[in-house]
Amino acid sequence: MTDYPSITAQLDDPDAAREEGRRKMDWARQHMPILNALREDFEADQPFADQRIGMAMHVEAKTANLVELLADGGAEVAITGCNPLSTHDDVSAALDAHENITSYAKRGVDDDEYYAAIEAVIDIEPTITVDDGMDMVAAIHEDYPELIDSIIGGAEETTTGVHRLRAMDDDGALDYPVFAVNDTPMKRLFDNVHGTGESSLASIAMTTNLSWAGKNVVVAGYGDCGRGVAKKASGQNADVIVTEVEPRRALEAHMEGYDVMPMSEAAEIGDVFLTVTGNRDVVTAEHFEQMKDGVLLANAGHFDIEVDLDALSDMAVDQYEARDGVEAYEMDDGRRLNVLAEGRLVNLAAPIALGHPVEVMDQSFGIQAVCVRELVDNPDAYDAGVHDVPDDLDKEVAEIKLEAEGVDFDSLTDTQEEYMGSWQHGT
Ligand code: RBV
Repeated sequence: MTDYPSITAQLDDPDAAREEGRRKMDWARQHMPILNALREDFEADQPFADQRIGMAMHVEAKTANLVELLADGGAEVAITGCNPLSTHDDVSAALDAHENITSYAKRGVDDDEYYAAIEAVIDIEPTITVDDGMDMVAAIHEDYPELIDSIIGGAEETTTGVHRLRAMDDDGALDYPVFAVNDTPMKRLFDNVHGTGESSLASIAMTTNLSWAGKNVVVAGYGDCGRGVAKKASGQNADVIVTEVEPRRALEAHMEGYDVMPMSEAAEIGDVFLTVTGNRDVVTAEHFEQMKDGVLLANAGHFDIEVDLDALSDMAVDQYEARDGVEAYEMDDGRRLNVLAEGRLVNLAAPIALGHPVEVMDQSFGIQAVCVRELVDNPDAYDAGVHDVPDDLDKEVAEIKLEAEGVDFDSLTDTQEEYMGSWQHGT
């Protein structure tokens, strides 16, 4: 047993926090038709009775609606954050007030507190895990392997988490099944592209009060997130430069009309640098040397490893908070390089950050919810390892959303169905 306190015990005025957190949740919920549709079923059927769900996610209003949905579907839930800066304490307090939920998430925790809170979640001996970044799966495998036998499975939210899980699976080290929620069309084509694109740019603009128009914006990484960031920055009249290591993605960015070049060349041109590679050391000392005075450095990848802040700190002759959420590093020649949100994912970790827009998180969390339901419905169907989300679950969520949007769509006739399944018809 750990004695790490839940959020309620850590706040001076938990009642006021709870009320504000609930208000934020109510607002989000009005715009989450998928979770609302699932709620009707889950409340009636109680599919998660007898389940204990351990979660590590960005604890804010939209996530809270997923957590509450699972709890109202019968589960006992314990949750903590998946990033030291992304928690909204008021929302965490609102969750903690629910009789089936304990929330340990708190904004601004240090490394020790972060991992102590994960251990506190693991203390409920989860039968199901829901992660964003895989820190919970890692902690269970490393420190509590005896719990694995009673875990039915898990679900992983983000690209980095799925990447880590696949590496773990390749090593033969992943001992229970985990759904790659990130990889579904309903998640990555919306959350990664539009969600990251919109929320990163909005957070940077709000944090700095600076314009995109006429800026040289360097987007490092042209995956789904990079594609979204580049498109939205371009839509705000910025000149976009893309850096890539994968030849086909570099070519795709080039054909999309962006300038593609190595970071070593982009460094002296960029006004804003936004990293979305999922890899480390993308912007380093050699690049800092060349940058213009006043540049903005931000990251929207899951971990704070893309901009080499240790090197930047070593090079700086002075370092100070230039604005809330902006740390200026002054070089010996007087240039100031401004790091946003401590290099942590800017769309969630900046002081004013709200995370992705509600609508896309409704989709992502709709997939999470049906994955948890699938694990309970078919507990023996999945071996240890990473699993694609079954396509019919992804389609189910898309159909709920289309219906909520009032969008009707076609279906195949019998003849078309047969034609699509045949190979005999040629010219
Ligand atoms: N993300 N969550 C939010 N709750 O506001 N915003 C973004 C939120 C997720 C998103 O799905 C992405 O895959 C992950 O955060 C990166 O940690």
